[in-house]
Amino acid sequence: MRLNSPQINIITKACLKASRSLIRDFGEIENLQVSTKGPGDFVTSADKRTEKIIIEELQKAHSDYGIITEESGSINTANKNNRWIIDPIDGTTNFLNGIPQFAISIGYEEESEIKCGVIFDPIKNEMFCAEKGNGAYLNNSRIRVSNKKKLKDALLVTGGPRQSSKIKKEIFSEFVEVSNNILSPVRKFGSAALDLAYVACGRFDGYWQRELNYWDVAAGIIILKEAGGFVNFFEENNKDPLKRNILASNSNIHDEFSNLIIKKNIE
Ligand code: 2AM
Ligand code: CA
Repeated sequence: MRLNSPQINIITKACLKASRSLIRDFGEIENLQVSTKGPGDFVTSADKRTEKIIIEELQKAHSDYGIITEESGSINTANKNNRWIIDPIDGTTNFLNGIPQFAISIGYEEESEIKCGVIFDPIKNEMFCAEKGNGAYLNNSRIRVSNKKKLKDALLVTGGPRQSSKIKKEIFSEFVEVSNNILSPVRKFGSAALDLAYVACGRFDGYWQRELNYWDVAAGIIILKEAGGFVNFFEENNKDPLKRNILASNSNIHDEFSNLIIKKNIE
């Protein structure tokens, strides 16, 4: 790999260490699925266990950095200049059901800008990473977004809505509208981080989703951008520093895709 910032090395090491226990836990899920107790509580603890290992590793390197995580909230909130953004298991529902489509996602932010990020799928052994100005990689190979020219021909992926969403109906009708404008059915894979990574390496041509959390997409943003993709945080609420809505695609279809989604102000 030709990425060499100290932060990317720290993140990569933390991902590899945490993934060993995550793979073991994933193996346990199969046993738990057939037990009467079910895997519910176990998954919560797998999330926490993974996050603990990641935080320990990152703090070994920089105890003063801020941390935003899904499980533990915020750490060292005074440091807003250097922050790790962590999602220990993105695709929790897949994980819970023994479906091998989940990832560890860690981004590093400096002065409110994502500088580097890693999304690691431990089951497929795929590590997506990128560093500002130095490109994006899948394991040792440089990746680029697809070259698809027309939205109609694009393979798109989305996620949500969550059960508690107040705009569930609107999100479903948006899904119908997008589907009516493209030839291949829209995919739903259940991991926002991997959806973004897959756009970055050209497997998908575009991705959109509403009502996300920053840790779902922090690493994906830099990986996508460094792979030549475009990101749009549509209808971003400026008072909220955490990005909620995201649209990402190759550069060719970006305008057409943005026009289709953003013209619908559903919030
Ligand atoms: P998670 O697996 O870490 O919860 C599924 O559509 C994608 O959206 C996953 O990446 C999931 O992250 C993310 N997501 C974020 N908030 C969610 C929520 N409240 N309910 C379901 N998925 C959510
Ligand atoms: Ca997530």
